[in-house]
Order: sequence, then structure tokens, then C-alpha cells
Amino acid sequence: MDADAILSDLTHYYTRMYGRRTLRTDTPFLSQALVHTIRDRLMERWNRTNIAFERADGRRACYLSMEFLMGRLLNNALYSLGSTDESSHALGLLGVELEKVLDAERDAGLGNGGLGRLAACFLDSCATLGLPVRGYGIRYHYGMFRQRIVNGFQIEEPDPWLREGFPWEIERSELARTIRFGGRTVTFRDEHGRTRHGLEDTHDVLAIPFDVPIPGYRNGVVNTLRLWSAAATDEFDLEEFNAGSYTEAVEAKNEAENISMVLYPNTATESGHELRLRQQYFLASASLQDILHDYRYRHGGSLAGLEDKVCFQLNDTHPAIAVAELMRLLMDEHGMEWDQAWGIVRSTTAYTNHTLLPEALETWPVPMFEKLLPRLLEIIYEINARFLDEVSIRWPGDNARLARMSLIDEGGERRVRMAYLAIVGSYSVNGVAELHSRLLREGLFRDFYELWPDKFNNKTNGVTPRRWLAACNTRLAALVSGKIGDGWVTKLDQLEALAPLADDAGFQASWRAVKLANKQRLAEDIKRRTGIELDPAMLFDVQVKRIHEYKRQLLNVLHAVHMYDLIRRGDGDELPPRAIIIGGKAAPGYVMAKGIIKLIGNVARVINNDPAMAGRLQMVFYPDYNVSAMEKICPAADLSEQISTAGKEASGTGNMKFMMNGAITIGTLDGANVEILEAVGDENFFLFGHTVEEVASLRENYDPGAYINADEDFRRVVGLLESGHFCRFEVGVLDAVIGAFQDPSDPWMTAADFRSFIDAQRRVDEAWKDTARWDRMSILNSACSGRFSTDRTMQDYNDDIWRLEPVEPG
Ligand code: 26Y
Repeated sequence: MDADAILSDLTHYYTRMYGRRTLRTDTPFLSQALVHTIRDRLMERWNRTNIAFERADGRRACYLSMEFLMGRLLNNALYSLGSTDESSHALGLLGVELEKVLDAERDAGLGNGGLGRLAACFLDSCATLGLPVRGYGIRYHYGMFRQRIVNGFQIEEPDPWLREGFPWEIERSELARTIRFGGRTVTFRDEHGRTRHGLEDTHDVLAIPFDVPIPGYRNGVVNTLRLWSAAATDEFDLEEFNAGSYTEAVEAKNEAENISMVLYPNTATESGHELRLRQQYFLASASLQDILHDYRYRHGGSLAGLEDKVCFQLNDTHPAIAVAELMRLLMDEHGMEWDQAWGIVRSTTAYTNHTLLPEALETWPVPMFEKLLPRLLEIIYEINARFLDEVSIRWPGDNARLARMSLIDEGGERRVRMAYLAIVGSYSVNGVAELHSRLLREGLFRDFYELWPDKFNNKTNGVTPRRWLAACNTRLAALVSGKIGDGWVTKLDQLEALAPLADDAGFQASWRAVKLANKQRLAEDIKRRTGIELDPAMLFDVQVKRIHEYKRQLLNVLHAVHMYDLIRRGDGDELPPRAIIIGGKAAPGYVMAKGIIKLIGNVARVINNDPAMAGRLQMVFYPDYNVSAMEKICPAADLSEQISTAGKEASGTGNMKFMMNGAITIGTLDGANVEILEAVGDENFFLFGHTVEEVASLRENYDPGAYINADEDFRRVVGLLESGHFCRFEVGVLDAVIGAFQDPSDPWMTAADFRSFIDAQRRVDEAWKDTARWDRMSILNSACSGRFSTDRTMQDYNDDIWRLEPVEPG
């Protein structure tokens, strides 16, 4: 672990493995050489952890997720091992800065946003708690696209993150599994005269696992993330080849490898594609086979007792097909009867829902399902028949209810409802914040809640404090640890000890200095990315997240235009200087979201070029927002925008990262904002907007025009937008977006929350002007963020759902 040993290995890998002679930090090789050096140091711990899990022979959990938004791994690994200083020292001997080397690592962007990043935070906390939890996902060749902004428009570029290799992973080809698609089902009698089912003439694909180490925080634990990569079962078809068609012979290989080629974007337009169903089955089948194989290997070839030793957490409905696949494996491959197999499924599977938006609930057309997975469709029909029997015993004659609850949606084109399959097959169903879980019970899953109230529970999300405070905000971490010790890194509740310091002028000054330094660093990054130079003395008002109408970046823009208007008309003298920063990716097929990006860019351009705004208002669109960007952004934010329409954001996790780093939230009563407000108290939170219930009742006869007309400020904002002021030489490009919030069918009710949002923003200004008050609020936000650690979240999952014994490797 000492600097000399690190330096020696680093040089070895750099020169002998990568064959590089001259030291460069603008290529990934030095960074990769350091990864190998550190990976070596994890390897023994990794083995010891696996041995400890095997010896304990306890229950294990498998986190099945189509997304793991890991970001960079090197800094976190150094931090977990406690070898940051020694590595920095080793590099120093070469005249290289550690930060440069860390910056050369590519993000592993195997996820869209919140759901994928949550999975990554969960893995960190499980390793830190010593919980035997393994992540199972897909090793996409291309992760989340890279975003470039050209003339204000989003351009997507592929993310070839594997191009120079991914030095963290270890290929384990000996554990490859065969995944069978298509074909037809056959029924036969086995040697005991029992009816059995099987598949014939399938198209087979190989699933090859690649393991990534997940180090716990200074506890000797290294858990595993297992990512499956698709490959053809034969490199090519020899018969075709011999028949003279070389290209056709290679085609099958392409088709197979397509399965793990690219991450799907999270829009309704992208759901329903056959390739995505293939991906889902690929993940579910490979992971379940892996688990069954491993169990039998360790238990003398038998599956007896399986239900006591494993459980599966489904990250949303994306891997829900695992319910049917586990039935198939247990019955068709391992000879179990229905009741025994179903008993195992229902005592090992748990499901987490991450969205209330009905359009995000996946369903599959029955014909597509039947063609791709004929045996699974039969199994789903059988599950459904038995389930609907149960429903009709409970509610005799209630046919409407049967139709509502059926796993098959029979209205129009018949479709398989994956969320219902997940609920029926699980022993636990949870939402991701108190409010979200309540809305699931009362709305989306009401019928199921009435049938099985005990299945339903809440597990409020969190974020890992290692990445999202300790490692990304080293200045604040040092300040905090200097005052209260460093126990907070694994016991985040200890931040409470900062509360008594909230009014201490000396502490406030140090706190403010840290924030300023972080803002300087972010300003440099923004200058490099956009050419725009932000003044770090300004209030940094930040909204970064996926661009989606329900998240209401539009409302944020309306406020920006209003501030611009106030200053222009000479009513802005009371406004303290502010920099509005908005970032995020729009799904490639989401036209309105792309229009919102264009609007942000155009408004920013006008504001930044108006001399009257100088020193008072700045605005920037932050391009290519991703995990690594957030590591620079959240330590530098003063104000955190969490402004979704109430009832739409399941939880949010960016809100927690900002809070931990001392940003104050301006937000609606939505998702985890409710719990943030509760934790920090209303004097330390800028609350605005209609509640879920109010939104619902407003919907009846919603009239955005009435809000606009009744409000002079709003009228002027709309007037400016409609005058073409922000699209002088691009007539019409913003029309759809400007029309959206004025449409009576606007589901996001942006206009209804305009006034209360503006008023809340003026309360922000008042607080900002009183530096001591702001510092106090900022300190208290950090101090009260303890419950939003994923250590707490994972403890809750473990207490109520998984019931695993932590392991301490020797
Ligand atoms: C249908 C398919 C293409 C699809 C793919 C990805 C649908 C949805 C998603 C991603 C959803 C997602 O990221 N949901 C977010 O989960 C976070 C973690 O629980 C929440 O904090 C956040 O509110 C929610 O929007």
C-alpha cells in the first residue's frame, strides 16, 4: 500500500502492459495502469470476501437491474482502500497530479439516470455494510450517449466507453450460460411418467459474465457486480460457410451480439421494442441460471433449501420477466412441480417500483412475447389463471376488477403487464419515498394493495455519502471531520453534531470559504465546456437531471425570463446576483425535451449578451451532464431546484446529494422532498406549489390562460417569449415549448405553480442577502441529511426484505 510499491506497479503496468514510454495524462493509459495497480490490491480482499460468504453459507441477495450508472471507479476505490495519499504521493514522484489521472478515467455510463445511479449507490452501501449482495446487469457496449450542444440543439454521440478497454473487469468465460430464444414448446413424459415441458429449435445466445469489484469502505469487503455480455454460440455457422455464404455465416454472430450492444433510453417511444425484451430476458435468464448453478455447486447438486438462501430484488419491472423464467428453470430444467416452484418464486422475489407515470409501466404485445419466449407466455398464462381464481374467490362476480388486475391487458392489442407480473410473483413491493409508496397504494396498485396489504412497503431512497460527500467534496469533508471526527462517513446521522455550529460565525466563514472554492472549481469546468465565465460570488442556482416535462425545467426558464424582465424594466435592483445553471440529457426521441434544451440555450444566450445583465444575472446550459459532472456540481450549488409537479417524481436522489453538500432546496411537495423538508424544517427549505391533491382537483377544468392573464409578471414573460425575443433568427423553433405550458391539457400544470414559484424565489433572494442566515440554513441542511444515506436505505431493505447476515472477511 505504500507509495513506493504503488509507484513500482504503476510503472510496470504503464511500460510493460501498455507499452508506453512517455508520461502523458491526456491518454487513459496512466489512469488504467493505476487501475491495475489498485485492482491487484483489491484482489485478495475480493477472494477473502467470497470465501467468507461461502463459509457462512448464509442468505444472499441479487440486485437485478438493467442499469448500473457507476461513473468512475478509481477515486472511490482509492478512498475505500485508504490509499489516496499514497497514490497521490507515488504520482507526485513522477511529477503528475492525481486529479489529472482520475479525470482521464471514462465514466461507466450503464444507466439513464436516477434508477441506475441508485443501483450503484446501493452496491457501495451493501459492500460497506458487509452484506452479501451481488449486482447483476448488462455490459452494454455503448452506454448512455454523450451530449454535444450545437447551436443550442442536443446532438447525441455514441459512448464507446470500452474502446481502450475497461481495466476493472474480469472476464469469467468459464461461467458462461446459454440463453434460448424463440423455438417452440414441446410436451413429453419423463422417465417417471410425469408430464414435462421443454423447448425445441431455439436460437441460442451465450451470456458471458464480466465481474467488477465493489469495495466496501475500509472494511476488507469487496463485493461483485456481474455484467453479462452477449456472444454467438458459434463464432459462425459452418454449414452456411461451406455453402459459400461467408457473410450470412457471420450474421448470426451480429444478431447475438446486438443484445448487449446499447443501453435503451428511458422514453415511452423507446419502450415496446423487441430488442429491449430480448435484453430483459437475457439478463434475467443468465442471472438466474448463474444463481441456481452456484447454489447447486455449493449444495451437492441439489436445490433443496434454495428459498432460505437467496432472494432477488427487481429494480423496477425491467427484469420482472425473472418471475416467469425462474418458474421455467425450476420446473422444466430442474423437474419441480408447479406448487413447489411457485412457492420458491414467491418467497424469494421482491419488486421495487420507481415511477408513477403510467406510460413508463412496461407492457409487451402478446404476439411478440409468444414469438420470442413461447414457453414463458404459457407460464404467464398459468400464473394469471391461478391468480385470477384467487381474485374471484375474494371478490366473486367482480368482472371489472378481474379485467383491471389481469396480467394480460385485453383492451385492444393484447399485452403482458410486467408490473403486475412483478407484484403477483413477489413477497414484497416497495416504493422509493413515503409519498410515492402511498400513491402506489392509493392509485396505481390499489387493487393489489386491497388484496395483499402486507406486501406493500416503503423504502426511501438515499445516496452513498462516500462518493457524494467525502470524495466529491474533500474540502467540506475535511472541515466537518476537523470539527466532529470522521465517523459520519459510515454513520451519516453524526452530521447532526454540526447543528450547534450553525450560528458560529467562525464556522460559517470556513463553511462559506469551502463553498466558494467549490464554486470556483465548477466555474472553471463550465468555462472549459461552454466558454461562459460565471462569477463565483453569485448565487449558484442549479437544476441538473434528465430533461423531462414533469421535472419542469420549463418552470425554471419562466423564472429566468422573469428575472431578466425585472432587471430590464428597472425593477430588479433588489435582486442579488444569480447564476442559473441547468443541465441534463433529453432522450433522443423525446422531441419536447429537446425543445426545452433549445429554449434554455436561447434564453441563456440573450441574457449573457445583454450588458444590462452584467454582474446581475447569468445563465448556462451545462453540456453532457453525467455522474462525474455531478461530483463537481453538487459541492458548488447554493440552491437546489426540485420543482416537479407534485405526485410525479417518485423520489429524486439529486435532491439528497445537494442537501448533503449544503445546498438549500427550492421544491414542491413531491417525492423525497417531503422527507427532506421534514428533516430540515420549513425555515430551511423554500416550499412552493400545489400539493398532489390540489393538482388532481385543478385538473378538472384547468385554464392556464387564467393564471397568465391574472398575473402581470406572467403576462410579460409570455409576451417576451411569444414576441420572438429569444429566437430572433430562428422563427418558430420555440413554438411547441412556449405553447406547452399554455395548453389546457398540460399535464404538468406549470402555469398553476408560476406565481408561488416566483414568490419562493424572492424568499430565496431575501435569505441570500442575509449571509449569516444563509450559512446557517446551509449548515443545517448538511447536518440534517443523515437519513438520506444509502447505508440507512440498505439497512431498511435488509431488516424488512432481505434478512441477510453481514459478513466480516478474516
Ligand atoms: C421503459 C424504460 C425505457 C425505462 C427505462 C428507464 C423507464 C424508466 C427508466 C428510468 C426510471 C428512473 O430513473 N426513475 C427514477 O428512479 C429514481 C430512483 O428511485 C427516483 O429517484 C426518480 O424519482 C425516478 O424518476
